[in-house]
Amino acid sequence: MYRLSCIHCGAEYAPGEIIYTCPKCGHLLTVEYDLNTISVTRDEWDRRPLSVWRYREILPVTIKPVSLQEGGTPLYHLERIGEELGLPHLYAKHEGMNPTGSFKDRGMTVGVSMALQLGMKSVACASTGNTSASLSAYAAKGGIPAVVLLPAGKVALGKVAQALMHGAKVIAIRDNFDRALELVRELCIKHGIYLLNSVNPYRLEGQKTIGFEAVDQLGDVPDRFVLPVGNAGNISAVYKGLRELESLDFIDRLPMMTGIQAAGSQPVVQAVEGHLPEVVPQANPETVATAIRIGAPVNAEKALTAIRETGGTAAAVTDEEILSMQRDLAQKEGIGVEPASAASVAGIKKLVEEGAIDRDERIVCVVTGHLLKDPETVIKQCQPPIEIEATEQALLSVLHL
Ligand code: AN7
Repeated sequence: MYRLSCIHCGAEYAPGEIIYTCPKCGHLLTVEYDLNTISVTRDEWDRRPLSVWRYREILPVTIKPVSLQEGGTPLYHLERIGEELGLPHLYAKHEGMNPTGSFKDRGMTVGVSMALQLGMKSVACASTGNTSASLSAYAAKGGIPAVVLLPAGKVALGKVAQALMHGAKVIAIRDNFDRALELVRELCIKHGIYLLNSVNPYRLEGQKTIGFEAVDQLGDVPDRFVLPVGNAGNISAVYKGLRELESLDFIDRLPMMTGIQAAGSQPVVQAVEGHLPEVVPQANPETVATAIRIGAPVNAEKALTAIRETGGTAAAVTDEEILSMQRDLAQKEGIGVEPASAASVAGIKKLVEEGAIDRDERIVCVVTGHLLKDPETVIKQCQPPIEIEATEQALLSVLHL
């Protein structure tokens, strides 16, 4: 049993209402379960495969889910980078290993399933890229049409390729993501299309399973959970999920939720550092990490709670720091991620170098999307292949043998 409730005024709504914010006060909604009626045990969960659906008792879907086998992503121990930073317990949860190459698949398996459960006939989102790739694939699997709005010229190549190939109606607007989200919200509300941006509280339910899996894989609660922040949905979702595990007495403490943004796009960091009551939107966000090029994070209110109630923090990293960590992850750990994802580990590097965190902490960084999402940014950083005549002599000469 669950209902929608407003995080601000506490008003409650039936789970079948097609609303994205509180009709009374306009603030964000959340999915609230009667946790005392849930009788699942951790042993029962442990017997199921590691995946979003291991945790189905605290997910809102009651129909057979629209699934592409999402979740169950690897948790890697970052041995070399950890050693360099003096962090012996540094881990990366590689969400790029999901079906469409990002954590959005956890949200979309639940979100598109809910679209069908609620009887909706089409789905839509605005996106910096990954949300559109994921929605397009899950809409295809669910057999429901999808519309995606992208900021023209600012979406990484792999993500556009995915949205196009999976058959969504792909529309590029001549403005940024924040404007695309405003437009699609109005479109959905006026035309009865199901909105699957992270303002949709059901989508975030899927994403909370990142935290569940990390706890199960570590066998314990990490001291710190680090996420790149754009619209601030993911950090809010992980926090909400872990609070539920705490209410179920499956864990006895919460990790310090830590959000990392790009220096050119850091409204959440400014609110945390400035002790502001709310996030002030930034008009012209800019960063090489186009996934998190977002100036008006829609889930800011939830994210500030997550960070503040856990004694967490937020930090900004430059594009140079992001790209440098993308290379380190690739070359020292064998982990290929897109720039936004490298921001989480780059942020930890910065925080530890500033002396802001304890070196004994167990830290889980979420690396959110795969290297192949943004091949252009990769190619720009690397030397081109060495082209030679097809002879043994030419080969040996370039190898200096
Ligand atoms: C790789 O696809 O917003 O803070 O439209 O693609 O939950 O927004 C992507 C966000 C981090 C930030 N890492 O997550 C979109 C979109 C990657 C991302 C984020 C995104 P939120």
